[in-house]
Amino acid sequence: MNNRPSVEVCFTPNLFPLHMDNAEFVVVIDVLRATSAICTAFHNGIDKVIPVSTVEEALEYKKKGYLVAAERKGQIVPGFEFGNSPYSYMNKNLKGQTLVITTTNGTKAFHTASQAKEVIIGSLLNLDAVSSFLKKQNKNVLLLASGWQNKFCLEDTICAGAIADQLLSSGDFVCDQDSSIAAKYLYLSAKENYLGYLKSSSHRRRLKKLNLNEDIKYCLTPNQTDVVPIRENNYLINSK
Ligand code: 3SL
Repeated sequence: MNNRPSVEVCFTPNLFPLHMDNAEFVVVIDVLRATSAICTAFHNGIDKVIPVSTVEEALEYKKKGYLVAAERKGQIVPGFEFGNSPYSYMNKNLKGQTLVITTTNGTKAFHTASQAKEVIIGSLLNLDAVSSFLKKQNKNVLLLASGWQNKFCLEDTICAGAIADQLLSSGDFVCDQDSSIAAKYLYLSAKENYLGYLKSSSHRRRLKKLNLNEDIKYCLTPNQTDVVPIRENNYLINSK
């Protein structure tokens, strides 16, 4: 049983080079709110998502007529129609469209993982779907928490811990790193009440000040969708 694949957790994007060696599947996680918004967009019929790192790149796409979302510090960047509130994507008129998106941390984390063999998008919204998908692959997994400007964030780590817990409980995966053990313990402490547990977390406070409480509640509600966005070239599609 020594050749079971591993599941490990990377707390912040700047630690990625230290963890990436064995990783075959990287799961990018930004619970508040980028990866939750991306999952919601696919769930509502968006066909393709192109994550870009900078507002300048997003502007170039906008000039070409793409549907473009840009968020910085929790707010829609002036000049853009969309930011990363999942509620903006609960709109059936977006069906079949391509969405270009840039966010403060989530889309940067996606690009941090650009060297990885395979990249998928995780959030609490698609928790069980991501875990089942990974169980079928039987490959080494690295759960990459987007954090906030390279600082540790509780909500991303808890989501990583939830995925790690599901894979480890299957008995088909092993973990070796203390970051993975810590993420799993944080998840186990938080799982009965994510909202309460994260009450004083920095990102929840940041979004609450912007009156984004409904977004927070939604993003912390597990299993709203079974989409599993997966990277293909420089964009994401739903793996199903
Ligand atoms: O950092 C990100 O990518 C965001 O999702 C930040 S926020 O939720 O819009 O504040």
